[in-house]
Amino acid sequence: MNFPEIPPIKFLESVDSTNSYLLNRAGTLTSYWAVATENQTAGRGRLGRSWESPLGSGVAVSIALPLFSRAPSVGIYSLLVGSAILDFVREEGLVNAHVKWPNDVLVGDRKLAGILCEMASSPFVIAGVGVNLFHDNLQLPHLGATSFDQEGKEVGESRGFVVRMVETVRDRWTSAANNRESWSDYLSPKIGTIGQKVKVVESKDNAWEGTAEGIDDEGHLLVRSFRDDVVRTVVAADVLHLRQ
Ligand code: BT5
Repeated sequence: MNFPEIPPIKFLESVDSTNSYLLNRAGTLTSYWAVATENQTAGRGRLGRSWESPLGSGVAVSIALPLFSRAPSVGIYSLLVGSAILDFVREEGLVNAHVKWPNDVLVGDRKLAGILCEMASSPFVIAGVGVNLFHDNLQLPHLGATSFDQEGKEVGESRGFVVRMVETVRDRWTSAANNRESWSDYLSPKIGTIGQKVKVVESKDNAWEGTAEGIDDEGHLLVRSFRDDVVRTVVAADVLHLRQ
């Protein structure tokens, strides 16, 4: 099938990681160049973790997004991609989806999509997005996973889904490039973690609880600790939403 999008989206039968594919071609990228597959064999998550998207379970997509002239931190870029994907999955019918800081799109407390933003050696952020479309326990052995199918939403054939997703990200990216508000004001309404009671897991031996009050202009999460009522800046940690 031929998609007249400019630039075209390259659909691969199979690839180790769509992010690696674009990072390895950093010198030849143009804005909004995108690559997608239904069969990613070595998908990467944050902090050396993996993202599983075997054939039949969903799509893996990476997009080369141009850096802004008023360049924010990679944390802000990552939240911008998360909020664009949130808009997209809501448009596709999952109106209850929300963003869990820093990079998950959840429905309830189950993960529908994961995002990994990496800086290329050329002036692009490589935005990698994995979205679960169909899912049974053999394909995605994660208790915490969900998919469009599991949430009762039809998305049609996956290439069309990818085209709509890339178009939404491109649209939101050009709007964000012209933002003159603080990044915190711009993004906070999109982040479901804000206002939640959370557990912050900094390491195996260091976890604490508090209320997420906002983000700063670097995209770090601001959490008021239950223990001493002090607001701490969370730079890199896993954050779990506690049941209210
Ligand atoms: C992420 O990392 O969620 C970022 C995932 C980014 C994947 C995309 S796919 C296209 C592009 N190419 C790549 O190579 N990567 C990007 P993190 O927050 O670290 O979460 C990883 C954790 O999510 C794993 O340790 C599992 O517990 C869980 N997980 C893995 N696969 C999952 C899936 N399909 N659905 C739900 N949870 C999953």
